[in-house]
Amino acid sequence: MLAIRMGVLPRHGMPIHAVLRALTRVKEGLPHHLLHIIAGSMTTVPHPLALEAFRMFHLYNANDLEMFSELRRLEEEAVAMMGEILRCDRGCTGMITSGGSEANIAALYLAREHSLKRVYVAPTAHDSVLKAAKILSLEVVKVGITKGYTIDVNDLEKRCRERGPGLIVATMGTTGFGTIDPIKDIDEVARRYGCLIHVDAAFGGFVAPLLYSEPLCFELPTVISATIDPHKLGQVPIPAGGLIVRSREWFEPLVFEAKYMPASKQIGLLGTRTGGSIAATWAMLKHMGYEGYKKQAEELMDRTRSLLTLLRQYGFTPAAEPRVPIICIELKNDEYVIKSLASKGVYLYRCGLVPGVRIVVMPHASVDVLRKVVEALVDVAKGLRV
Ligand code: 0PR
Repeated sequence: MLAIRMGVLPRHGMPIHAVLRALTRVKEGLPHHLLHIIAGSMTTVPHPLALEAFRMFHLYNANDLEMFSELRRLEEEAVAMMGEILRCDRGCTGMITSGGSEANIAALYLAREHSLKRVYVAPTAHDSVLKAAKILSLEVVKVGITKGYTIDVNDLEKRCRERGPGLIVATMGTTGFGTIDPIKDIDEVARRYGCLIHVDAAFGGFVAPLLYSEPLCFELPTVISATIDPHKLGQVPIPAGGLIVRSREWFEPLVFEAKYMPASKQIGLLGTRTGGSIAATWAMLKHMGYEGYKKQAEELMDRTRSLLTLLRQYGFTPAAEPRVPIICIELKNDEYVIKSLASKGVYLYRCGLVPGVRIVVMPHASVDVLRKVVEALVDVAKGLRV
């Protein structure tokens, strides 16, 4: 007789209703986007169409490139649509990833495989960039930022001159401040010193190129890859990120041999990956179209501007002028503020680089919700002054 010591695994299975009851209890303990005030996270309630598309395709492994080759076709079309948003008019390829971190890791891996073993990173870049550099043993060159929380191009130029060719990570929509790095100026520096640029538009990709006419991404010759996340402002359920790459040749190192697979190859850093993310992303891009996402971006920025006005009326100043719907309000005791707000059912994040709280104006954050955020902030800040 096999002697098995049981811990949390039930010896005999629980009935479905009991399992669901237990899960419901856990779920009820979590803040909900529509019942609470989640105004600091980059997640939002997915569109019902995206959920339906995810459900339809979640069973299929997108990395079986032969049996489910139609999924790769959908993926390539989704990538082409996001490429168009990022101003790549032809030739771009890429893939749907699990999120921005995987896309950034894959982008830095591609650079390394194409002999760029050095990465220029500003402190405003997302943590996943340093994570990627660590995993890939890349040399990290830290780049300074301006008072407006964007890359300091003069400092970048100095560092490129000193260190030589590498991959520069520019952010279109910084995680903590909602700022956009001066990508056009960075492109000029990159050209002068033999560098290429990865644009992290994980958050800002569904906003900035739809609102601003300045060169921001693939229309600049040194931009080689970009991250854009459908599970942030694409209204697609988690997990869905996007890696867009300028050419098939640059993407090639992400095609790995997998002898046991019918196609003898797999793409990306993962193995099995759900077709659900691809279908959900494809569905939303087709449903929203360029104008749909543009309208969403305009509405979110309108709300962001009204929120800024309200915050300023109450004496809160943003750390930087946001260009995508993220606001950082500098506040000294941010840990206390975040905890006090959470006890009132208002969930914000810290800005990260400076002490302060971050508000993200996601589609579910209505004007009414944002007014409540300000009221709660005013209340908590009163306590701070005592
Ligand atoms: N690049 C940028 C500019 C980001 O802001 C993020 C995520 C990433 C890459 C990485 O994306 P994934 O998280 O999809 O891998 N920034 C989010 C944020 O700071 C991450 C997040 C999302 C954290 C939801 C908490 C949360 O509830 O908000």
